[in-house]
Amino acid sequence: MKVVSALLLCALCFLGLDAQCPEPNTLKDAEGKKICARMFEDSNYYYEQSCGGEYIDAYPNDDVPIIPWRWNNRISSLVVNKMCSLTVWSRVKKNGSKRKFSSGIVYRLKDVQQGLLGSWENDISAYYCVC
Ligand SMILES: [Ca+2]
Repeated sequence: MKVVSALLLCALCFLGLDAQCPEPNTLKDAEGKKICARMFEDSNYYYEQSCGGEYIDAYPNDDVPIIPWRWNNRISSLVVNKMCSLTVWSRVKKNGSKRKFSSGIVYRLKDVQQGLLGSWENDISAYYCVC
């Protein structure tokens, strides 16, 4: 019985353990084309397990005032390529709060303050990426 529980626990503990944020200067799509920023569905309080789940790529000069609906208010972590910057808005059509991220890894948008009490967790609705 102990073995079974241990196995079950392990099965659970390995879920989502494979995620790891890519280094900013390695951001490329499957064809080797440069990506401006990669935005992920999940984050984790263990930084090495952040950048999990599905992701959406922004290419250089992508101007997206209305994010695809299935990505609206869903992004929880992101990586911005070297020499690039990603500007995001909390409401579609570039309304609401605005924030600019320069090159680097944002492990948890939950830790990025928005306004007095809020955060950017699951709150991106528009973006503009430039390199
Ligand atoms: Ca999310």
